[in-house]
Amino acid sequence: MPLDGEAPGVKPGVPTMTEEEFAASRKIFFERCAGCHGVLRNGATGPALTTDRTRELGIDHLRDFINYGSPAGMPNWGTSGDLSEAEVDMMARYVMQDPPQPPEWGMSSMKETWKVIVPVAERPTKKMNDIDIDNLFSVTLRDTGEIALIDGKSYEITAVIETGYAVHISRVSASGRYLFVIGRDARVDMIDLWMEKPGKVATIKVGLEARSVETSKMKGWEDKYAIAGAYWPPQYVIMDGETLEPLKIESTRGTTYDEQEYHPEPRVASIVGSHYNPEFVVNVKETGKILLVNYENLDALQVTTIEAERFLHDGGLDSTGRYFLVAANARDRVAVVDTKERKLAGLVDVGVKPHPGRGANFVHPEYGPVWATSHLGDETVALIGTDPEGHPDNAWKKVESLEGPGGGSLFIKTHPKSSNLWVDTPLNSEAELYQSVAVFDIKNLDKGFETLPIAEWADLGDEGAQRVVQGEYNQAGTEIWFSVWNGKEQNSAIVVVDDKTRKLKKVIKDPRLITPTGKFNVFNTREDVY
Ligand code: DHE
Repeated sequence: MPLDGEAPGVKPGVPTMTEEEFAASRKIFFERCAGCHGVLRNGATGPALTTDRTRELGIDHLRDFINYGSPAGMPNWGTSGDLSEAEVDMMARYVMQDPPQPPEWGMSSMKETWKVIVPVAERPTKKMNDIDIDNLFSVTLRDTGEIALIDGKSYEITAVIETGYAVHISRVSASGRYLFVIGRDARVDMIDLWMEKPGKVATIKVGLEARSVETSKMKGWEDKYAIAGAYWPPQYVIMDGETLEPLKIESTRGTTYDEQEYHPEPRVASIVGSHYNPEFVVNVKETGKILLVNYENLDALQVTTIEAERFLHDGGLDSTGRYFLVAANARDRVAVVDTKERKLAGLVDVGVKPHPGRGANFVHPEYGPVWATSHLGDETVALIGTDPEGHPDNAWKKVESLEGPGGGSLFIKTHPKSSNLWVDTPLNSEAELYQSVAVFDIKNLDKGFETLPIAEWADLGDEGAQRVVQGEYNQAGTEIWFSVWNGKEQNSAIVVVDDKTRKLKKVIKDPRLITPTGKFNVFNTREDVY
């Protein structure tokens, strides 16, 4: 059980819970709810669930909401079968209790969990396998806490590696040798792709809850440092890039950029390594601050704090790698940082709850280079001009809004060699939408999109939700892979689509492919190709 805290006392008007129910609810809240509502329930992607609100909403309202969900993105935990009727009732009562405060996680806790599994001296000095590393995919197997390494050509699973709980994303070191994986339990695993059989060489737990990991990408600093950002405690840690030894922990607690009021839980969302300065771009969700953390001298850490917008979440670089565009999702905006000049380049109003993943870069026939995001809260796809030199009038403006298939979109993708723009809708409430993807022709955006029935192509029968999530290209940009994400006890698959013909190329099925979600092609992830 990752969180600590005390069981509640009895309060007038607040339903009671047994110790066992409280402990079970705390675990469910951590696993299912804290990501959107926050450990202290102050809200971010989801609304605040502080007791002043929940006690006013009342038990019946809360029960219904948890059961049926909402079109704004709250999953239907009850009717989907994820939670039983008794669990829904228990969770409704739980959010009416005061939230337990989890413990801190400083250097001593990190050092206790830090382990170098294979010392640097015992690692190979050259690649010892015949794997085409650049075209390898690291696939999140969410509910087994594993990743699968899948060869991009043969579609064979090269290895399945045990990682952190509810594993979230993979990132690749600048050299391409090391793969870093982070779980929701804040465990970071470092995998050496040069070993005869790629495996873990170091591991550490950087907190109790986390989502992001990255490595130093600046010329001259390749593979030198890794960084992980935590949701709880709200902090980031810079680690040695070869051993994961924790070197510098910095708390992100502080004041919001606008009202300048103290926030106890400003979580670290996306992190990207700058190519223009020896810096990490660290996005702090609740305070709306973007930190440029300079790693040249860890004993005299220089941090440039850029005031951007609250509820920063996910984002990616523009095609030149100079500008970082990040969704401030509950503010319906995208903030743009110039990583070269270290300043805010723009704030762009987009649709409702932008959720780009790393977004999609392409050259618009009329507006020049653009970066695109789809949205959780509406059906639109926003295109933002990213070329202040060649197209200054369009830079950091929403130049076009495309009509997409529906809300509930999480990821959008293209590739420099492709003229397709792919939009998923895994959190839409209509099966027709969450089981398919939409694809636009970049050269004919006015034509609208074509819908491809990805889940039907996977041919898994009618069991489970079969949500189609996150497209990822192979290195050559000739095919795109989608996960058909089912329950833990059901069959899932990866569907490979030929980019040119938009026809089914391959369905990857394997009993080990349990709950596949994110996929990270080593070359595209390392080089920020999207
Ligand atoms: Fe993610 C990226 C947080 C739920 C799949 N997710 C991110 C990032 C953050 C984040 C901060 C950016 C990391 C970076 O770039 O450094 N995700 C959260 C949450 O807080 C949230 C909403 C709720 C939670 O409890 O975790 C959440 N995410 C999910 C899922 O349910 C998804 C769909 C399935 C899964 O595997 O958990 C999911 N998130 C992903 C993926 C990426 C991601 C695949 C990376 C996309 C990329 O292209 O880089």
